[in-house]
Amino acid sequence: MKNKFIVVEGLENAGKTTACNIIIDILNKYGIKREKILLTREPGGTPIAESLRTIITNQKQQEHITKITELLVIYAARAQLLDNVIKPALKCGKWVISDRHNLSSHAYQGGGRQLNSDLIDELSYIVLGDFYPDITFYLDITPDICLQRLKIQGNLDRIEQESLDFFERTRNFYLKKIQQNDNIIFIDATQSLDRVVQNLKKYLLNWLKNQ
Ligand code: Z5A
Repeated sequence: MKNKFIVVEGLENAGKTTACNIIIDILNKYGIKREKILLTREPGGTPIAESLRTIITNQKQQEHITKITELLVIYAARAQLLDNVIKPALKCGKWVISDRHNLSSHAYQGGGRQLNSDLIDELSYIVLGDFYPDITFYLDITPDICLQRLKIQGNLDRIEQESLDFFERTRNFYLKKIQQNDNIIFIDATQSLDRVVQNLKKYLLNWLKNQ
């Protein structure tokens, strides 16, 4: 089977990091060795992209970050990650799992921040061209649950401090995009972690069998 690019998406604390690790376990059991799998995240995943990430997440910035700056920084980080890490890894036969990718920008900057979707489409095209994930798992939680889990976690980053409306708009954008794309698998992540893991396994194994 040819190596693939798999993405996990969702609101904060939807369980994305947990899901990425479960996907790696499932791939291992499917016979794909750990050294053949690269786990990365966005924004981040390269030294420069990780520095750009701190601009996006740091709550103690010296000045207000405009919506456009946020968008451009995220795409600059994505360009670094794509050309220096993701594409080379796929080229040498590795499976790549990413904790967030381009869909996050449509949801957060398009939905949450209400930036013009043509602008985001244009930047997506400049940075990614026709490069898409082979499959995306979207872990759906309601903004209420997102904020509840964020409160338990405590130390909130800059975007995590946004309002319930912001997360409603972000989630609605995710849900809209999912309806338009068969390669995005919806997983109800409001259920117990055990149920989420079971569903993820079921969908992933089914997809792998058909590759
Ligand atoms: N951002 C953006 O705006 N535009 C973009 O294009 C991109 C990103 C790419 C960093 O993202 C920020 O970047 C993010 C969006 C913005 N803004 N914020 N805020 P990130 O992905 O690195 O950070 P995050 O979204 O805050 O995710 P996270 O903290 O890493 O959470 P997670 O990976 O989704 O969840 P987790 O670590 O697996 O689990 C979190 C906790 O929830 C943990 O205690 C679990 O035990 C618990 N959990 C998980 N699932 C369950 C269930 N089912 N039940 C109960 N408890 C659960």
